[in-house]
Amino acid sequence: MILKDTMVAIATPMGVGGIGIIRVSGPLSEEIARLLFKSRKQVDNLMTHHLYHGDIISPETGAILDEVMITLMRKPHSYTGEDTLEISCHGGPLILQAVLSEVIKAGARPAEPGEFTRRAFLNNRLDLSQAEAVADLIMAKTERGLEAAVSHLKGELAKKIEFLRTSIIDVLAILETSIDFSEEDADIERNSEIAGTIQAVVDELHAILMTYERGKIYRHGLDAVITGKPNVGKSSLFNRLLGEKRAIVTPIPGTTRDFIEEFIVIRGIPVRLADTAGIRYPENIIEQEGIALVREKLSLADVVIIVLDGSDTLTEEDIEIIEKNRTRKTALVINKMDLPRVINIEKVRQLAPDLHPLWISAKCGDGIPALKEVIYTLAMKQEDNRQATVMITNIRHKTAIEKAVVLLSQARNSITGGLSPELPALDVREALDSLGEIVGKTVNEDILDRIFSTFCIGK
Ligand SMILES: Nc1nc2c(ncn2[C@@H]2O[C@H](COP(=O)(O)OP(=O)(O)OP(=O)(O)O)[C@@H](O)[C@H]2O)c(=O)[nH]1
Ligand SMILES: [Mg+2]
Repeated sequence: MILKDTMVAIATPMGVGGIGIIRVSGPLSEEIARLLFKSRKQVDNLMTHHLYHGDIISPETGAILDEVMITLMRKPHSYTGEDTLEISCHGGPLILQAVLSEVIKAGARPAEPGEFTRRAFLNNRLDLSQAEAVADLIMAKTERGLEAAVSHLKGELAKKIEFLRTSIIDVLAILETSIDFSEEDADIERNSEIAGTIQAVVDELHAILMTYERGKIYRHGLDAVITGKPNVGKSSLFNRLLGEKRAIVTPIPGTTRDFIEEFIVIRGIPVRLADTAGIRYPENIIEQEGIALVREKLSLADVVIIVLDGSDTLTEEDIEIIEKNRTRKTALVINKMDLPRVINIEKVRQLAPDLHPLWISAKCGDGIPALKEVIYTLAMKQEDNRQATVMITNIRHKTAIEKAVVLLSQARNSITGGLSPELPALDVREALDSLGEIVGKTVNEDILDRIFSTFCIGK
């Protein structure tokens, strides 16, 4: 499918840079190059995938707008699969705007966000999971996030999904041919064989789903919230983990009024760490508001770090904080280990038998590396031992796989329950479509709009 019009965009970020690139795609690409580009040497025919040095000229005035390098890439060997022109200008916003408007005057229209990649998809240069990987690649914040995106871009997710779809298509073929036969012909052995095939696909899909949590963490990072009653050393711990004095620390309980957030990286995972107001019965409206904010932060946290003061007695406030977070992924920290021990550690153990309290000193730095390890382990918990070959990080992929798992499980139950093949055939067909959405085999315009609108212009 070759789309008719020609589009253009500035493909490099706005602002001043060494070079700035203007990207043109569509049937007018070559004509635009002929009209605006003047080489120093005589060039009769622009060769594809060759770099030419020259000037961009305004055809009306003959004025030189910039000295540039251009490359023409003839279809289908270009990113979009269409004729494409790239103009490398000097990277100043005014220069780029001037060249851009000449290209528009010459017949191109401004591209929408992600439109180059959208055309690459429509022209079968990329499947949808690869197109999405392009956006992920650009946005990746960690090395592991980048690795996952590169693997998708190389088509590994698509390959895996296609492989599973082929198994399902085989099942569907058997089911559909058996619809034509009467009940008596139902073959028990054949039924258990296709139920087995479906189960194997469901297992693989499950394993891929399990990678989502981990994938999400690599892509978006995780939220960790430090909580505890006032004065236990939450802000001191926050500063310690951050490696700088970011939060105010004083001996006065109630120093932190709302919350402060900063990013830290633990073993390649971006962690959004929040220091919060100490939780106690609020003394005034400011504190009341602060504590309400803490509760909200806590409800959204992936990991909760509860801080107790080892140099003080355990209080009702400590007990309540531990109990309220019983179901969460929690790191229990006992601070101020440099001071004489007062806390009743037995009582702490009784309260939280499944948490191993970690002794630290925010003041001196003891126990901080161990705490980072605990945060990492908590983040990675809940993982399954089953190994998946690809990792998913995208909610759209997750939803499509989940839907397929439900439908396939339903189909398997119908088959083993001896129901007539029409029913499971319908479910299997729908599951096939759902998986097809991942690679873009069965996808509607709305989904495409949603995906590509998150791209930047020029990509
Ligand atoms: N000796 C010792 N003192 C500490 C340690 N950590 C914090 N402190 C002291 O405890 C006091 C309170 O520390 P903060 O970090 O402000 O405590 P907080 O939990 O943020 O307090 P609020 O913001 O009021 O809830 C300060 O005087 C710190 O210097 C520690 O490991 N050892
Ligand atoms: Mg504080």
